[in-house]
Amino acid sequence: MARALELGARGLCGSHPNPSVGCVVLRDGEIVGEGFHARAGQPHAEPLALAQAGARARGAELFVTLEPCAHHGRTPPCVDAVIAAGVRKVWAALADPNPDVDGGGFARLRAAGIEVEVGLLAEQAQRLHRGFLSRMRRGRPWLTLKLAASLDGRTALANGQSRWITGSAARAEVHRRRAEAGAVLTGIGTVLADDPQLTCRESSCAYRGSFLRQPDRIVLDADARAPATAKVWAEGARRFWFTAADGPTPAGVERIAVPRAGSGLDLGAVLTELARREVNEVLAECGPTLAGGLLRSACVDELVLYLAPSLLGHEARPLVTLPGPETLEQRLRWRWRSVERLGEDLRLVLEPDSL
Ligand code: AOF
Ligand code: ZN
Repeated sequence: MARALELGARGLCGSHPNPSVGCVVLRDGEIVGEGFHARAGQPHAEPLALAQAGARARGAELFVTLEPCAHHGRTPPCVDAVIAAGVRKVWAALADPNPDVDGGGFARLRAAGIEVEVGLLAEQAQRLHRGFLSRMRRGRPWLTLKLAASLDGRTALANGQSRWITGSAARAEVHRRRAEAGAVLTGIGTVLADDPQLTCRESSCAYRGSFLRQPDRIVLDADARAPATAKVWAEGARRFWFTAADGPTPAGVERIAVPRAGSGLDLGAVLTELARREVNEVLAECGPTLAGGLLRSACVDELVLYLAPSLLGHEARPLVTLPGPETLEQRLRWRWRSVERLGEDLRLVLEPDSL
């Protein structure tokens, strides 16, 4: 199953909106087939692994990171392939919460006399499939907020100059995270100040021959101030413009009206609309205002903070715009998930303490 998880991770940059499932066929303690789902519309992990195993799949065990599907979607049901191959036992890390599957895959396998065991390395599989699971179970995408700051928690000089506080390793990783998330979200402040492209331009993303799908670009812009010439509107990916105002929409951009909330938009409504458009996971790369809004509205599932070994001084811009709590008990708390050195910088990954 650990190998199946590794294989699944290879599909992360291209399988959305499908989960990046990995699969291994084991015969007499030897791996005879491997597969992962690289791209929606292409074969699922199980038929690929079974095709590689060929006749050796008969009597073998199959390890898969998610319940084999039992429905006709863009591809035929995986359970049919598993049953036809004569597999003896299926180990699945997780059930598939997709209402089209939801236990139906396991039931079909058991009815065909195949032994089924669920739950092996479930925690790791939940991490691998977090976006898909979040959309299916919660009706909203998994949201990672990425921030980069100096040692004193500053993101830009007072004059706005900010490019390259962190080093090249952190920048390359952010590009990979964009592709793995499948969607990048930013605010109008960042569009006007930096005119970012929000594309993945890191070659290691198309790793090991796998497909790279350019991430959707999402702009939150209550007053519809984004110019038609902004680089985020360039072709090459889905583009979503969330706004509460009227006006012309650039070609190829989907404009989505959501209610205002405070000085911005209703962020819960934004996430619901994104899930409706099959967005599994979002990487938020934004300025302090939207970052503060996301944190205040408890939309952030994970915080990734790149910390550079430099000081920008007390006049530089802060990490987030967030009114302080009235008492220490009310402060927003986080738990460390990992703390690692990345090139010249530190990479800190945190999760809300309430989870
Ligand atoms: C599997 N193995 O490798 C994946 C599964 O439209 P389709 O045919 O591609 O089906 C998509 C659904 O299949 C997706 O929503 C999820 O429930 C499941 N994904 N299932 O057996 C796989 N990627
Ligand atoms: Zn399938």
